[in-house]
Formats: sequence, structure tokens, C-alpha cells
Amino acid sequence: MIKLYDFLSCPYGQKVRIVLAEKSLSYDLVTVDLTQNEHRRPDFLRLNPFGRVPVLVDEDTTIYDSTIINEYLEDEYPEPPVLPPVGSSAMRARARIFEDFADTSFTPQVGQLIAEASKPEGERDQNRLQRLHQSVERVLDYLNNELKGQQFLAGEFSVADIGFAPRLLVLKDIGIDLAANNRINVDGWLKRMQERPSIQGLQGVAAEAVLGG
Ligand SMILES: N[C@@H](CCC(=O)N[C@@H](CS)C(=O)NCC(=O)O)C(=O)O
Repeated sequence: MIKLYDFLSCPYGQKVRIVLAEKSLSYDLVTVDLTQNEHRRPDFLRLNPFGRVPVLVDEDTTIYDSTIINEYLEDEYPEPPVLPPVGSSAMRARARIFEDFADTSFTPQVGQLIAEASKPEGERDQNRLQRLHQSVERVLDYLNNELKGQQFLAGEFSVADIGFAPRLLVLKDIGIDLAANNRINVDGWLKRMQERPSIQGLQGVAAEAVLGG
């Protein structure tokens, strides 16, 4: 039985949960409460010395980092795929580039925006808020262009789209309109993703991330 050590509002854990759901893999969820510093406990550090969720344990294999976990799941449980087919090397590379871009240049920025916007009004750094806001808007404009004439970022629904999904789901709650600036491709893309049960399973949790920080 697969075990997933995770904290529900973690967008990286959410990437893994989307893939587990896509592949209809059942698993035991072990909550590591980051607010109680459970990720710093010795028994958790034995699983991931870097002290971060998500961590996946499959029988005697322990893996951390959402991207690496998703690659492992794709190798071990290839159907249905979440990467373009072997042989489509350029498209596989494109999917990985987008996943990495989401992890490094979108997800953290949206998280920081949520944190800054959740502060009491007088304590908010308006310049920082504006900078983060603009950075998120720039990524959305870029994605809108990349999605021209495409259903998904790299062929079929893949880790490229999954990387963005957790944070895309909360943008409306922090006052970012996906369809603004004529971003019809991004708007349609999110709607298509929201039709998938794997994404529907996250929606309540993602909203909690905004409320709970
Ligand atoms: N690159 C990692 C990032 C994981 C990550 O940053 N997890 C956060 C929670 S969303 C965490 O565990 N933070 C605790 C810490 O860094 O001390 C991944 O994709 O899994």
C-alpha cells in the first residue's frame, strides 16, 4: 500500500495527489502538520532529511520531491500516462520544463502573495504585493500565449498542467481574474482541468489554503 506523507494545503503535495487520483491509485494519507513542526521530528527526517512534504513510501521505496515522486509513479504505474509518450522526447522535455517553471516561478510567488495579502491591512507591504501580483500576471499572460490553439500545455493533460493546477485554483480567491487581459486560453484551460475528478478532489482543500495561509 502506498503511503503519502503530506500537509493538505501544500501545493506540491497536491501535485502528487492529482497524479495518484489520475492513476486511480489508493493510498494512506499521513498528515505531517507543518504548523506543529512535525516535519522536523526525527522519524520524519529519517524519511526526508530535508524535512519537507510530500514524501511517498511505496513498499520499501521512499521518495521525496513532488516532481521526482510523479516521475516514479509514471514509471511504476504508467497507465494512464501523465507525461507524453516515450519517444516524444521533445514533448516530454516541454512537459518537464513547464512543471519545473510552475514549481519555481509560479507556485512560490502565489504562496507569497497569499501570505502578504493575509496580513492585517496596516502591515501589508504594498510594493511587495504589487511586485508579486505583477509577476503572477506575467506568468498568466505567458501561459495564455503558450496555450494558443492547445488544449493543454504539452499535448494531452500532463505534469505540465498539473504543476500549475493547485495555485490556479486559488487565484480567484485572492482577487486575480484569470480571464482578465483577454486570457481566454488560460480561462478555458482551467475550466477543462476542473472537469477532471482528480482536480475536483482538490478544490475545497485549495480554497482552505487561502483561508488558512
Ligand atoms: N521541491 C519540493 C518542495 C516541497 C516543499 O517546499 N514543501 C513545503 C510545504 S508546501 C515544506 O515541506 N516546507 C517545510 C520546510 O521547508 O521547512 C517538492 O516539489 O516537493
